Amino acid sequence: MVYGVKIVRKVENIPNYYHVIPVTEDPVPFGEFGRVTSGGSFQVDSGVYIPGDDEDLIPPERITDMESPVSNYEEQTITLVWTSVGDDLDQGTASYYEIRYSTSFDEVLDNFEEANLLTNDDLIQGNISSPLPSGSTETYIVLMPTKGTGTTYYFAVRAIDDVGNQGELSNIAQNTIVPIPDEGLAGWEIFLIVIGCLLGVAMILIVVFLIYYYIDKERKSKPTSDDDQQPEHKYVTKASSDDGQRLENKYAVNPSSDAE
Ligand SMILES: [Ca+2]
Ligand SMILES: [Ca+2]
Repeated sequence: MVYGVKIVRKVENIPNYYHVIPVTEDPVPFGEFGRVTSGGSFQVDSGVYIPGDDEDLIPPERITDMESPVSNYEEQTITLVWTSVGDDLDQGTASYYEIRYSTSFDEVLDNFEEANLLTNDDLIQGNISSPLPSGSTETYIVLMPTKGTGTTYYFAVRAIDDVGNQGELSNIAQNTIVPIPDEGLAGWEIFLIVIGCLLGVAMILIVVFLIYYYIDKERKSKPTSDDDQQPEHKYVTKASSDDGQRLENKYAVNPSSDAE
């Protein structure tokens, strides 16, 4: 006879895999009814346990849009972009990411745990311990160990919540670090250079004009050499102290003959 069901999950290999199994005896006798206790979780046996009501059983959602839009040969980096998921599917904020890569597509797909694990030390940008709230755009820049010679790298990620529930493995993104062929200057680059040159010439012209303007202004405000010779005569005062008395005598003199 079946009395009810209980929810259990295996805790060994597949932590997020739940069973609802029929039971033939009352799990926890409670009055006249069979009730499953809600006072927390406890171990039923070595492999299964009944989760409590407030236990977080929901893993982050699977990331499905991981891409690698760009790589940089000079800086030896590959950029990864994806939309963040939550603590519970697409709700909240996950706790951290597990990102791994390999030069083998199959290794990432079939043997993810064996692929190279990224740590924050490998990241120019991004923090695997601090995912953004669900729905945000994550942009990670990964410093690769080698530029390779046209080596293709494959990446996958999964989000993990605060109690260790793991989201499913994402799609696989790939990129190759290859030297960028020198294609000369693009049209917009030439345009910017021309604009820059024109601005430079304009600045020089403005500076030259201002210098000329102030020199001209200065010149006009000064008396000319002709002006110096205009006063044919000027009065100067000479003081003499003959006989201990100060005498002031005014002479009309020609300044040209007044050099002392
Ligand atoms: Ca969760
Ligand atoms: Ca949680």
